[in-house]
Amino acid sequence: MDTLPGSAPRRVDAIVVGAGLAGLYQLHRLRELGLSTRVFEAGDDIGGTWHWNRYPGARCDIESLSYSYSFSPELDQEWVWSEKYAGQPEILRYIHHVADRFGLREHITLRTRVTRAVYDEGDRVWEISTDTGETVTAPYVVMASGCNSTPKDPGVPGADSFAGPAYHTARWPREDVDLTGRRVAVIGTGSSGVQLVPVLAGRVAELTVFQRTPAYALPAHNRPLTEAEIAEHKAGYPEFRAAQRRSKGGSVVTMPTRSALEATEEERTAAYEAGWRSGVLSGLLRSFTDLLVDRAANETAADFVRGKIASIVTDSSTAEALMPRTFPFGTKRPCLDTGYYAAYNDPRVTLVDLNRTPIEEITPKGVRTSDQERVFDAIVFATGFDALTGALTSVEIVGKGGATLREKWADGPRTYLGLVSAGFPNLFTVTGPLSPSVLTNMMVSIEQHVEWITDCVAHLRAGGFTEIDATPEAEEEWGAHVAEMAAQTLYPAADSWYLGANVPGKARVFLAYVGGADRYRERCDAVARDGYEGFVLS
Ligand code: N01
Repeated sequence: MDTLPGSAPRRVDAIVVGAGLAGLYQLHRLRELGLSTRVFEAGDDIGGTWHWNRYPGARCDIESLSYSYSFSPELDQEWVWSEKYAGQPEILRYIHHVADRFGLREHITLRTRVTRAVYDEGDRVWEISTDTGETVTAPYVVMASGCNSTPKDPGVPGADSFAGPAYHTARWPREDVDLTGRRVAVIGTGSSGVQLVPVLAGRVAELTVFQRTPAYALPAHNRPLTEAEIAEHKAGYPEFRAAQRRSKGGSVVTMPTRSALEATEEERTAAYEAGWRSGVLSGLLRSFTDLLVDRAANETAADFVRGKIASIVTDSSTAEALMPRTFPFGTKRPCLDTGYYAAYNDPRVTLVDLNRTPIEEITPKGVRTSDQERVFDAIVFATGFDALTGALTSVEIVGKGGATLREKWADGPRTYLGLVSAGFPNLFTVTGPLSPSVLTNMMVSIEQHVEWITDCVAHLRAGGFTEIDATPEAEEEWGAHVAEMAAQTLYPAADSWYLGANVPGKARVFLAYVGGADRYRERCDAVARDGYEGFVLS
């Protein structure tokens, strides 16, 4: 390790970008392997998603007992979750606990954004530059920079002209934002907007929600966990964790066995009612086998949700505007809500349907749609992210022959297994594009990737290899397989962030592997077992 006097090391064995759930676990595993490792984190503290997304109502939509690290049985036993779905503050406390418990903090440099990474083909090391002026080199780099971590430009003219405070859900300030008695606009109705709206509705004087595409939102039925439940779960944790690892989506669930179209209408309704009551994100989707592959089958579930909206929202034109009709149920990530639709029964809450009256501009006073200007004290953008590729292409990553990742991915990301991109040796991504990532419980996918990467680095070091790179053929074959699997589903029918469709000019490529985390894990394991098939080790 090459250390300047009084400073952090400028040459280490590995660099990790990002100190969220992925980066922290990667750091832990590389340290266990004996590698000197530095983590760079742009934020002023650790936590990644759970550090940045501290908007009112932010909460995980995967159950707490599943959405937690599995690598330490002791950690499983000592940490006690308070609710079925943990809120952002509790998850952040958990992350801090993990960092302290495993002695991770001293290796993390906060408030430091990695801006550039250049591969030195002669020395076979990466040189990383940061916005604080540091340069550090290491043979291995792991990008643990998140899937939904780069907020997208809302793309609304005049956004900077608003005279009052404006917030993005993913950049919510640390200090208390008191919106009591204020007139507040929320733009966007994805998972963030759907969580935020009912909480804000209870605090502000007037809440106006600007909706471009209505979401399918399912009730979370969140509640405190009982002591008995927690004890039972702790007793069964080893088996539960093993089952998670074998599962298709990273959660332990019962998979359906029959088609929606084979069931009678009564049977379908009963199944959908059970899914709705389950309070689980995938509860409704798992009612039948064909909801994500057959449009007619899907329409039966979509109809059910629309019926629920009609039964909750008392004003019929508001209810109608809230009903999604332009994309199949489940092809955008469904939202898990607590009181979202019911919030529109509050006379202080107004829905503006942007399909009828589009936003023309944001003005110093508020928001002007095609019919009027509305005046606000504050505006909240819940407008989403440049998902999966944004955090990677925003860094200038220069690989072999001076090629940049940004240029290589101009027509969509090209990766082998979502773990590496050919021509960028020894640079790994955790839950990178074309891996199952966002279609699964992220914790399970993060752990699988981190463990695979760690084993790979151990293999390279043990074998005296200094470089691993994917072959272009393996990468092409993987990309074709991912695209072929997605094409067999209804996913491409939605203009979703899964497809990059939410960012103007972004290539329309399905960014995740739909084949299942179980099948994917088997493939990754087989690749390693077969001497890193599809890679060149030198
Ligand atoms: O972002 P989104 P998000 N004018 O992209 C609208 C995870 N997450 O932050 O659909 C007007 O889903 C946009 O409209 P449209 C989760 O994976 C998890 O809500 O593009 N509207 C849409 O309604 C989630 O899926 C949790 O027509 C504009 C909204 O903004 C992912 O993060 C919580 C607009 C963006 O929705 C992203 O969720 C939160 C414009 N110019 C997030 N631009 C949980 O664990 C965009 N929109 C619960």
